[in-house]
Amino acid sequence: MATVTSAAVAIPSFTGLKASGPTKAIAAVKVSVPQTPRFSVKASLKDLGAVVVATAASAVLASNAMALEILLGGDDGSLAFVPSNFSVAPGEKIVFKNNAGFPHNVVFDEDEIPSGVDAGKISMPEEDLLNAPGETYSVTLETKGTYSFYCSPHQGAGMVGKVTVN
Ligand SMILES: [Cu+2]
Repeated sequence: MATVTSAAVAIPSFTGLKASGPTKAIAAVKVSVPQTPRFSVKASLKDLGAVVVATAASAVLASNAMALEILLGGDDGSLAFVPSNFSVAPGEKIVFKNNAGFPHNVVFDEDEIPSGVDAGKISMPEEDLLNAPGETYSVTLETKGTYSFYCSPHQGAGMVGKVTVN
């Protein structure tokens, strides 16, 4: 009788596992351990939990490896992109993040980008501004070459940058 009850508890937990993610997976393992209805069920729960956690971890690593964060405004209050001169691989995501001294924006100079690239498609509209702390603008550049960009409110104060796609 006890065995049947435990199995009935373990199996629904197992079925719900894929949809509910790593946290639930750990909870499901904990529930089945004291009762130990069948070793095979317990083992497969653990294995599956490990796979789910491993997958989530590698996804995080992959997205970090393919994204470069540029701060808008220095910690010292300077009106600058930090760093202001950097390189990325084609297709690598560039995330501009509001840090200090905002509002800022990111506008590519149509005269200083590789030919054939549309500045309008990679820029924020000049009148659009990032106003809130931590707000981001992301762009992905596919064409190799050098691109100059600026923050339209602070271009006169020297808030300009350059990215090389290579
Ligand atoms: Cu700015």
